[in-house]
Amino acid sequence: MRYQRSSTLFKEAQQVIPGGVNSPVRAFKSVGGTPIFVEKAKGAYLYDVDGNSYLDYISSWGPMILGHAFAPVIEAVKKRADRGTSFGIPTELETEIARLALQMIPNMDKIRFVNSGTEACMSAVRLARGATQREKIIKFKGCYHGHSDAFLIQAGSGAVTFGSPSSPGVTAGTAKDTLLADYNNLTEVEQLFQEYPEEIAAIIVEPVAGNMGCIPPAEGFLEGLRALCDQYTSLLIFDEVMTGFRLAKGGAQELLGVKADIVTYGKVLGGGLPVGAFAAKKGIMKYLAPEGLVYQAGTLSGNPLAMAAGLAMLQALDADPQIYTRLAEKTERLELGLNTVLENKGIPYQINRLGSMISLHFTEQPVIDFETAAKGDNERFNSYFHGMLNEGIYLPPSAFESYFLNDALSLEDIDKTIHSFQKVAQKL
Ligand code: KE4
Repeated sequence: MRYQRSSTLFKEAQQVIPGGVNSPVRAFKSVGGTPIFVEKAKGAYLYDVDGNSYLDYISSWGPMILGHAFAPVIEAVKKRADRGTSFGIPTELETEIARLALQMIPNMDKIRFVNSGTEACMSAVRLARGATQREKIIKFKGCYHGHSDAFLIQAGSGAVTFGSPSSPGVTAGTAKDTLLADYNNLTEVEQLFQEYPEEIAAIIVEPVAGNMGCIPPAEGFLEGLRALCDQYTSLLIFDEVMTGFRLAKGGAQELLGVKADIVTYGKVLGGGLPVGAFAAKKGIMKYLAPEGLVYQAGTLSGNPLAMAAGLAMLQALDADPQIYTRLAEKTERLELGLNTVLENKGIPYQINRLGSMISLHFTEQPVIDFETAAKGDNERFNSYFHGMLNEGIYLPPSAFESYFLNDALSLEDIDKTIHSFQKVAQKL
């Protein structure tokens, strides 16, 4: 693989954009080396500016579930663009996609569109606080809900149950209202409720964690969170920015059979254009402006181009529910192949998978939370990442990310990936 043009472009980008990227994970900081710059993408393939091609296993971090440049989405955007790109005035299109989304996801009455997953999660927490008149939230170490201050909180010192800022610029005042627990640890959540029985507005959780690698919920974990929220009249927020419309038509709520009070969406919902959303029952949404007093707004919320892309994406998924079976089968084939290569290599590893979310961890222990995910051998992961990149396989440039398969990947593509991995694994 040649990367000359990409490295030139990266140098130029760094002159005018912080770190040369518009989102940190793209800069390859944790895996080393310089990022590729994409020229174009089609189906399962990315093409970089040096003429290299790659099988894509991040699918733009989730949105491209049907593959890149999916024709119905492209057509819908092209057609809509001629009618104007933004009005700041309602369009029928917004009602159309809202109706379809609410048909596909269970248990929700209304949905508000925003422009990113961060905005969706930030707004969901404000809505929960407004609806319950409570201030604290519980989140889980290693779960990511976007870069809103309330979420950039790391575990405080052992004794302290609330967190401390994990980023400069986040205030101690903000941090005191975010309580932390370990993912899959119901006991810690129960202790937090016992400590703050009437102060917790909501729990926000990734029903399948995708920001520590992929970590499925332990048996009874989500059901336990549901029960605790009912017991203490707090709200359960499922952050389905990754899992929504990916794990099933109805996302994790459908697949795992646990009902949340507020659910956030992003990624797939926008078909690759900037869309986030949050949904809830009428009894909660009535608190949201302009009906209620909880303020939330956005110039480009419900943007016609983004809505056109999202509607075309949802229509395709709604018309072909077999996609979820196909995606799960392809991901299982990948899992089996990775296992076959590694099982006799004497290299400690774990593979976590649920549906079309999967991750490979070079560690002895099962990866069930942030602490066990952090024990992975990063050196080994980095040579795995770069080895596969050189083979034309684009994986997430961090051990703390889930892979996102797309339906454009063929069984031959999966087998080609395993064949490449056989070569790379010789040098791990
Ligand atoms: P955005 O603001 O990036 O659209 O969504 C934030 C978000 C919220 N909730 C979950 C569960 C998420 O995974 C994300 C964003 N995911 C990352 C990938 N780990 C986006 C990639 C990036 O930050 O560039």
